[in-house]
Amino acid sequence: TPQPQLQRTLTRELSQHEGQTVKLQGFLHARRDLGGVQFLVLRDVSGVAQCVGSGLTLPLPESSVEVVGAVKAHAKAPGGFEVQVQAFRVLTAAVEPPPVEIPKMEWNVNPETMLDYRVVTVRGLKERAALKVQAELLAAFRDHLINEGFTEISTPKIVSAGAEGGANLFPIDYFGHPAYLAQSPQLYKQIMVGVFERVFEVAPVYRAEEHATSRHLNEYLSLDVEMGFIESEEDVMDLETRVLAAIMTRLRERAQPELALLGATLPEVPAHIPRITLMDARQLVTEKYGHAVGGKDLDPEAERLLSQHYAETEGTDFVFVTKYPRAARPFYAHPELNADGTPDPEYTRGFDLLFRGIEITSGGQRIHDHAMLLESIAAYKLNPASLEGYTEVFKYGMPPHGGFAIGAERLTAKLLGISNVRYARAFPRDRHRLTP
Ligand code: AMO
Repeated sequence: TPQPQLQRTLTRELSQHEGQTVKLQGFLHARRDLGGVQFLVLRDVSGVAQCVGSGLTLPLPESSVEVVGAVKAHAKAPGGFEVQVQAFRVLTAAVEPPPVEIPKMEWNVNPETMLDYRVVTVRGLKERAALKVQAELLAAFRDHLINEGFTEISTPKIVSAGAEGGANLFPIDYFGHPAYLAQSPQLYKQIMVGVFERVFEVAPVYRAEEHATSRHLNEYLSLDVEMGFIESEEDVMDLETRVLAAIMTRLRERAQPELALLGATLPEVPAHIPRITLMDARQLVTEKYGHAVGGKDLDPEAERLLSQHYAETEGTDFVFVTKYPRAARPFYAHPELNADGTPDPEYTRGFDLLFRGIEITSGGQRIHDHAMLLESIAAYKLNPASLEGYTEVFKYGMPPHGGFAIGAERLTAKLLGISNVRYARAFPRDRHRLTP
């Protein structure tokens, strides 16, 4: 019999209701029928509860159900309490058994299959815990920035030119005109510094990465920040340090059950994250670990080794790699300045942040001088006409500014010990996956 007068209790709250009759609503996570007695595990947004009844006809797993029953202490039940069912109601019966057994899938279902059936596998306790932690992380990011006077912005994801260099753009047909999916809100967030001085955006961006790796998605959530009236990129690195500390504080306060379920250990964010220049970093990795670094940046192995070095010598999971050469940075990166204030032709004020062996952020100071920007666009052999909508604003007093972007899935994955960024997104888009 339905009992509408009874307010819904969450499974997490059972301990406050010992001896009382409660109403639970959720999904039939697991069920066992021992003839006369039925055990069911009800999963709601807050966790799971074991319920026991008799004479019940249990529907298929994942049906949504309602249980009314008495709360009894029970040492072996999850959370230490069990509900003795007095009334059981199926709200929506599953019409088929789920393609995988949700409670058991982590240890017996192949990860690709789990992604194929993501619409239901994402209900799994660990899967949703990762997304819940990410949601708390986003809330902390927003809260902290708002407290520091930042304004949230929203910029176009359909754009006429790339911001980060040409190679990995997704072209689209915009009513017969060529257009692209935005690789980054970079150019727009800079323009908006002219409006609000301090801005941030939380939005997906698109990268036509050809290779399937554990750190690349074709659509990822970019946590973008841009701040005006700075002295140098040092101000930006300090800001990011405070943002990260605020994220860890909120996760400690609000995501304990999820962190425990995933066996995750949060890092300490030092008041001052160590810095090393890119050139020194390359040399260190070569001399200390015998790893010859290819390319102009750090390769993934060099990132891993550099993180290992800082973990061993300074006991920290974070390191800023600074003063990137121009050749490894986009046209908008501000050049390093010589002692006499003239621009250094070779190095920039761009940095990356490594966390537990992987780059989670790029950032830096940007060019704010109109003439310098036009020179840089020419030096990078870009078409100035395609960037006019951006360069125009630099005619009108853009202050010295800089910012950074955190890849939300990389940060989430590294915080939680998840091996592939795909599991830090509800519905990942990778080289071979457009559904679900
Ligand atoms: P960048 O291109 O380095 O910089 O990207 C910033 C951060 O985004 C994450 N990231 C990715 N995550 C998942 N899949 C991908 N394919 C992927 N590509 C990048 C990484 C990376 O550190 N406009 C600059 C930021 C700035 O200077 O403000 C930019 O987009 O964590």
